[in-house]
Amino acid sequence: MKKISKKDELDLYYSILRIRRIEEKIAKEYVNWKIRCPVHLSIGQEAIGAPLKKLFKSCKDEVVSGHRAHSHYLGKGGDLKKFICELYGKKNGSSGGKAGSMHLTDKKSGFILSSAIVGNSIPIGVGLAYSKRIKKEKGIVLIFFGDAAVETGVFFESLNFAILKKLPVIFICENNFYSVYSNMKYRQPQNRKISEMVKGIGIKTLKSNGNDPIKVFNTYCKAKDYVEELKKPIFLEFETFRHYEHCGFLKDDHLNYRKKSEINYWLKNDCLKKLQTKVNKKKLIFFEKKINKEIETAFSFAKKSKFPRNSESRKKLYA
Ligand SMILES: Cc1ncc(C[n+]2csc(CCOP(=O)(O)OP(=O)(O)O)c2C)c(N)n1
Ligand SMILES: [Mg+2]
Repeated sequence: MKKISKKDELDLYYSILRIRRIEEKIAKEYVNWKIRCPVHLSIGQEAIGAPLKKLFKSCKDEVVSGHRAHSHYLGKGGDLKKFICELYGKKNGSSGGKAGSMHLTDKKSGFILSSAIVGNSIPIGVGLAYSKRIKKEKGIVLIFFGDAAVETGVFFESLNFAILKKLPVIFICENNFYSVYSNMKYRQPQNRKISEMVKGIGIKTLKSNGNDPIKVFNTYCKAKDYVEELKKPIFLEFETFRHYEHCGFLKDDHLNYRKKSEINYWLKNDCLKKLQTKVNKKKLIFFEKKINKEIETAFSFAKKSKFPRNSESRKKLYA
């Protein structure tokens, strides 16, 4: 199994910081109402998307995700300018400016798609893996979804199929304990543990603290080895927490649907803070400057870019 090196730790920190700063900039710019698509920020949950490019380098390792997809897209190496253009609805966007934050794609990097319908991208990811198996192609498919997707019927059908056909899939549940304002306790039986329940249907599961970047990194390494060696799918559950409202650029802690103690616990155990001690001050300043420059370039490119023509509006639409 790959062991995390000093260089990996720095790269991981850089990747988390980059995703965080990009999303903070999105939140900051949103108030100008030029970005008109809904945004589901992954701030707080970045440790789960951040190592993707490092550990699943090949574009043959493919990612699909749901509505909260920014950190997976960026972590897998999705193009930043195309991403920001997509948010602004510009023609240089990853989906020509017609899809927005919840429907991202960048095949070159291996980020295949994200979808707004909860649970909906799970069977698509399984289909991609099935196609790999039939065509004898290399690569693993990583399927990201939230804790509420585990409540959909298609989740069980997809897992069943992947287990039965021994498909090269890593299922990744980002358990942030909430579906919009609803805590798990209002949605799933008391005392149910997602990974325990999923294990019961016949798949190996690993559970880890999604806010601990090194634990997340090591869990992915174990999962990759497992899928490659045993030619079987695996299910990962990462516990984590979002800092912002479910959808949008604001914080909504005043609504009190999450306990203060809970919020404070997760803020104290933030993924960026966890790794900060491993990076010296000089490096930190260098990273911040480099990231800031990249972000400013991408945003000014997007703002200057053109909207798609009206004649394009009905092309390349799928329903
Ligand atoms: C099939 C379906 N039902 C409901 C919705 C509305 N909806 C959008 S996001 C969301 C919450 C999803 O929660 P979770 O899967 O835990 O992801 P999180 O937002 O916490 O990252 C809901 C209910 C939807 N998009 N699709
Ligand atoms: Mg959730």
